[in-house]
Amino acid sequence: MRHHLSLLLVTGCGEIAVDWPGTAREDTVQPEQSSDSDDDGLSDAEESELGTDPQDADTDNDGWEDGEEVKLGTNPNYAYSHPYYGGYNVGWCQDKPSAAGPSSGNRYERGDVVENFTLTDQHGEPVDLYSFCGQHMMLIFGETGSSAFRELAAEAQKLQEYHVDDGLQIIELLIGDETGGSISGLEQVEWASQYTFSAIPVLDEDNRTNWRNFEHDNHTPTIVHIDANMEVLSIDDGIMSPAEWLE
Ligand SMILES: [Ca+2]
Ligand SMILES: [Ca+2]
Ligand SMILES: [Ca+2]
Repeated sequence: MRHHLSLLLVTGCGEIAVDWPGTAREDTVQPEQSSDSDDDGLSDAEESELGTDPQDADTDNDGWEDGEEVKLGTNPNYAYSHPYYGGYNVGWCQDKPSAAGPSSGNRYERGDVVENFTLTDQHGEPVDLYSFCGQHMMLIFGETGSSAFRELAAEAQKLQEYHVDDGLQIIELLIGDETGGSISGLEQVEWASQYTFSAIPVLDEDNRTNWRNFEHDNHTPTIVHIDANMEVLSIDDGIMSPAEWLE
């Protein structure tokens, strides 16, 4: 139990009231309610209710302390849920989804539960697809030289803002530049800036591994909708009407 020394300065008369440890006032506090064994900002009692480890400051080992996560609204028990520099609409899942698929060779089909992948965003931070478990995700893969991909990018921010409270998270994945070559970090940052993306991760998909898993007609842009349980709702079939996924 931590002891507090509190000083109360009373103006005008120069009196100083001092509470030393062990005084009657201190003794009224129940030690089991106030003790924070791992010093993560949550009392042992709070941790017991949340299911976090009172002896481990970062229960899910994602680099964010349990108390910080609770304060910032992310799940301290699910490693993929943590705040991002980009301020993304991170979802809430209790457990890691059980991936099922790709069911068609190396290609996902509707109804498959996708595997996690980790790619770097425009801020240089690694972003996990599973961070958005609990949200509706719209993945847009494309080459920066494609006019159709550019048109979609110009619409994406408005759509994201309009449906942010509906739990939408749009994710842009750059699979190549004007000539099909790889995307440099600078181009990635410029793309995000050109379309004034805020809270939309622009991911570097240079090796095209994930794109191939989601690609059906061999044309970009490739749009994939994934529901809150990480299940593919539509694949390479354009933008779903929000009415369809808001149910
Ligand atoms: Ca604690
Ligand atoms: Ca803890
Ligand atoms: Ca954590």
